Amino acid sequence: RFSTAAALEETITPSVQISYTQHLINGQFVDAASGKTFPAYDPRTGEVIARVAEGDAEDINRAVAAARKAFDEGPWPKMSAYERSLIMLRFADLVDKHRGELAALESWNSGKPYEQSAKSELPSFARLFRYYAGWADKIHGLTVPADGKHHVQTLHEPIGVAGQIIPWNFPLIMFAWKVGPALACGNTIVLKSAEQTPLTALYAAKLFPRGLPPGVLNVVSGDGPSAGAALASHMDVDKIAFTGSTETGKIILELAAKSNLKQVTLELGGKSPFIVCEDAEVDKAVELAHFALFFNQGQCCCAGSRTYVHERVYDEFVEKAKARALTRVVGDPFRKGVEQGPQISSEQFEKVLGYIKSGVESSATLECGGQRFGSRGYFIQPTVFSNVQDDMLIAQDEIFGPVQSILKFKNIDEVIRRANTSRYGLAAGIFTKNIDTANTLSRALRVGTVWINCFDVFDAAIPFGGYKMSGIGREKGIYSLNNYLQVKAVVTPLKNPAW
Ligand code: TXE
Repeated sequence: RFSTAAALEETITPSVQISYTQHLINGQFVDAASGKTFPAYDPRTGEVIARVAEGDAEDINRAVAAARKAFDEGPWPKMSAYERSLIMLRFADLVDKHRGELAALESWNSGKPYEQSAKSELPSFARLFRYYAGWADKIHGLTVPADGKHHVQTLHEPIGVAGQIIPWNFPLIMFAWKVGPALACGNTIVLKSAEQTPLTALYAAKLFPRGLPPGVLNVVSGDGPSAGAALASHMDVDKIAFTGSTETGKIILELAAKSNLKQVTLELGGKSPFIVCEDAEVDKAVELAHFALFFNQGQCCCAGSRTYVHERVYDEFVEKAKARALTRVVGDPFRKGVEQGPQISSEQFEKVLGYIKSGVESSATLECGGQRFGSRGYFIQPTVFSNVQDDMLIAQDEIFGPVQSILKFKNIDEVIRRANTSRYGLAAGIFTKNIDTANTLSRALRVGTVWINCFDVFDAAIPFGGYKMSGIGREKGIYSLNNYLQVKAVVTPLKNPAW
């Protein structure tokens, strides 16, 4: 049914060395202040592939001091914007040059298919930096026609030191969403990578060309409650950007409020509906719904994890969704043609299996999957549940794994109401040929992104973010710049207002 589990016994060795495992602070690789290290794993086997400097509050203090100095003393924020943009463009060229190593490291440490890393994520990573490089010299204020005898202008200035905390599901893409706009606007950065995936952030940061002054981009590895919390509560950090779980997002907001009221943007969890309407071509709908959920081992904040299917096409859809899941190729992410690698960690593996158990216990129909795949590492069989009801845990919580939940609906008003009952509001997919249905749904759904007859289209220019408990603010596109800018109003009396 699945590709053979036996193939997992012989892991393919990635063609990359792990060269950088220390923190990058003030342009230098340094050990943790405590001297401690923590393990980075290969999720195919659960084996340790490197030991990485384990940051805590002291490392964050050192990194923030470096970023503060680089901001306050310059030249980065005062440098010509064109020069900043050239440095970012040169970085993107170097990323292209090192695409193979970066992709191999990304897949090795996260378990995502190498082809996905090399052919999709690395090109997007470089593209995102080129996109933001393009913005660097196009950021400017306004001349404001205020009442009275005054000349009024606004200056758009960088905020200062940006703290950035990223997750493990897209380590490099998240790095680009955060670092790209912050650099373009002239900020300095302390980035804390996820403890599960510390390797590519260090490699990427090291690739920056010499023109990037020391201290502008600092990378600290370590745990959330120690290093992450120290960053979110630091008095010298002016802004914090976070992607991760809703629970941790709340902690970040609280830490920011209790320390210096630093500005906060949050990109959090989701439970996105994927709505298959009655006019859908079922084969195409099945394929897109499958992609919407299973992409990246189901570890996407916007995963189409509530597949609502109109009753007229429901039975055919369920049968074909099951057939598609059974042909999904699970295996070593370095093997050609593999669609699904392991989950990121033993914690996530257990969490996903726990939700599968809850689905079975709540009497949803397990169509296929439901077990681990192979005997080692964190692989899970592509799993499909039908007969899922809105009040089941698997229809409410973010599972973050290869588990599709199919729900039946009768009419558009009903599906709007049900889709909107979620506490999340990140994204939605709509599958229909009817323009009126598409328009009605896209306006009625309380979500930050609506994909009509497509899913996971992540162009650098398209804003992304959540309604409700899916977050605060937008990343990517022109909208992300506001996250890294202060607006200063400058008011000057006019001596001779007649002119
Ligand atoms: O997330 P955390 P976890 C969801 C997904 C997943 C669940 C738990 O449902 O199953 O979250 O994953 C840092 N102060 N998403 O535990 O804890 C942490 O070190 C400061 C959705 O991995 O949110 C890491 O860098 N920082 C998601 C980052 O937060 C803290 C992506 C994310 O970890 C911290 C990942 C603290 N107290 C998981 N605690 C998405 N939106 O894409 C942790 N961190």
